Amino acid sequence: MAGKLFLAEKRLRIEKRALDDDTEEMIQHADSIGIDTVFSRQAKYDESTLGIDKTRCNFGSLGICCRQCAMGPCRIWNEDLPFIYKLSTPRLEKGTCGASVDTIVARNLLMMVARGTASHAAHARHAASALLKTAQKKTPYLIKEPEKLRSIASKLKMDTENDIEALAAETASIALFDILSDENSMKFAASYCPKSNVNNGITPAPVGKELLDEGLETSMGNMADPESLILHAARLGVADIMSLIISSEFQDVLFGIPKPVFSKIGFNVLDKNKVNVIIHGHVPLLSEKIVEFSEDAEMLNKARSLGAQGINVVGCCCTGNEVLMRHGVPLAGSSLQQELVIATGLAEAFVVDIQCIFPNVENVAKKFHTRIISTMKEAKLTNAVHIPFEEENADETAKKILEIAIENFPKRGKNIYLPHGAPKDLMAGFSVETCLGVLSKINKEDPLKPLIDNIASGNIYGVVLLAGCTSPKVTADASHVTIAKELLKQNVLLIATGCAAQACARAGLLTPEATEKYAGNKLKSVLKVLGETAGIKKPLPPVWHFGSCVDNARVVILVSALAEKLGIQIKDLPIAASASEWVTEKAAAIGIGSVALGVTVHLGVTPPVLGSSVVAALLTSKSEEVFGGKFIVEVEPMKASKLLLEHITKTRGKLGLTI
Ligand code: BF8
Ligand code: SF4
Repeated sequence: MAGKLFLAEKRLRIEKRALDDDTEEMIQHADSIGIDTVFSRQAKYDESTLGIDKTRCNFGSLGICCRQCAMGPCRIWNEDLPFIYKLSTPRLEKGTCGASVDTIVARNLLMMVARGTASHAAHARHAASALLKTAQKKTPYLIKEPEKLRSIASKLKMDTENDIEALAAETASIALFDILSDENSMKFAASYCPKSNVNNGITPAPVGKELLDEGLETSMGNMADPESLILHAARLGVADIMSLIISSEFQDVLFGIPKPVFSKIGFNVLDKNKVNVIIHGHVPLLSEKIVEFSEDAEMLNKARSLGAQGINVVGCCCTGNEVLMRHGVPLAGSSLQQELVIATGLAEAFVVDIQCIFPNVENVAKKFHTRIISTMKEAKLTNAVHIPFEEENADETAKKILEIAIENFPKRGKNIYLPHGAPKDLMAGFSVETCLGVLSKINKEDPLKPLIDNIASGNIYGVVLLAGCTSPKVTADASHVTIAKELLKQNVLLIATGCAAQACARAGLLTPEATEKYAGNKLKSVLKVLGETAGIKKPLPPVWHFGSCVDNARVVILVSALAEKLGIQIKDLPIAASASEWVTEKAAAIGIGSVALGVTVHLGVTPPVLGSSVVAALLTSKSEEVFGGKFIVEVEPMKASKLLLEHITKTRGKLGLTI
């Protein structure tokens, strides 16, 4: 099975590297001036002889290599290896220590999920620490949403009568305990996991403790039982989702709950006449301040005195999503576009915080005047300027960065290039609060009822979350967009986050016009009513941009509320998720956490687990018995859409909804 999936991936990416014409044009431009990018490097990995990848490790792709100790590395024989390997590799069925292929594959997966969880928990720690220090008046931030803070506190069963600073300090402290203490379970999990999901062995201990155990279990000579390893991965996945909830909720408290905004996406959001500052990464603590000070009169005067018409802040990846959601800041691109944005020659400063930062950005920047500025101690680059960010000095850091960018403007070279397409329009800013706000105009007492009624009547056949990354292993964006268009025809409402949301935006799917063009008639009528109710005088877009990857938390909160209201479990809802172009360890953590909460999750890039039929079965079928959720692995987007739809039909049937 794995062999077929690898071939399908390869066929897709060889057909076309990126669905978006502007991205394709920029790849060609970068190639023509000798800049290597994620796309050209991927192409090198595609070189093959006798039908086998010369450069991509087939053992790694199947998850069947182990480097845990110095008796190894060990690699196990597998039926799915290309035939040359099968001829030349002895039929080794165990590592030197005797570890079975099932142990090795499960151990590798747990380590991958753990790294993802560590990333999200580190993000949550930054958000909690910022909230705590803000409560202590040590930062220049404000508590913008005291009501949201009270609602979080009430979920955590705290005394909400306390004054707001005390409440913020206490809530933040609970989160910090959930990340690093020696307690037995996460308080956020007890409060935010649907009650029905709490008692099936997946309620995690604080993240740090789970990660400590993971380090022990996966080291040589410890946990050998694949089922226990996968169960631990599921628990870490839930801890990961709780970390998303901490980040997303606290960021709303500090920076505001997103409301609908209109903006644009594409390389052409860069402005030839202005100082271009690109903000990239995930934690919006600094980027909020960069956006704020880019409008400061003193900064603007400085920019003008050096010949620029203004300061143009644009976003990349999830930091981009954060400032889009709250301020309408336009998006230059997703993770895969980061090198190409610099290759325009128009970036005065490329500012990174943490996660999904390709180390090669500094090599691309060397060809131009672009200053790469790293800001967090966890993600430094070898030659970048490092301006350390702390919550206490947020204002000074933001101003210093903007000054560097402004002073760099006159150094811009002649080697600039923008693709021919215009940026695409998009609507973003969907949050649970915004959705409930619109729905409450239809039913004030019971805002979820109109949504439930429309699902029951089949006007909304189901809801699918398009999440995660875009991948150069297939045609970038194409899987997301194909699946989106197929599901819309069938009246499935789509929510999107992370780079997946940006892929949909590049394809024009985040607009009211896309509803007219792609949504089935029933869904169209619902979106028209909601658009009128929301006061935008047009239908709502058929794909709702819910934010960054940490904002998958919003989706978990929404579906938990739906399940709770109906008195059923998440697994019984006609919903699913698709991470059809997943790339990162973080995506693996969110994926398995969602499965543990009962969601069926599609993966369109083959996960490195298929070397063990035991692990594959645990994730794709046994997990359904234990948690209700499971993974579907299907590279072909048309087939994947069918499988997602079948899952929705099945759940509708079980609920007695036959329409
Ligand atoms: O957290 S979707 S490539 S940018 S990991 Fe990274 Fe994947 Fe993009 Fe945001 Ni999410
Ligand atoms: Fe090989 Fe066992 Fe060492 Fe892994 S832990 S490298 S399987 S000997």
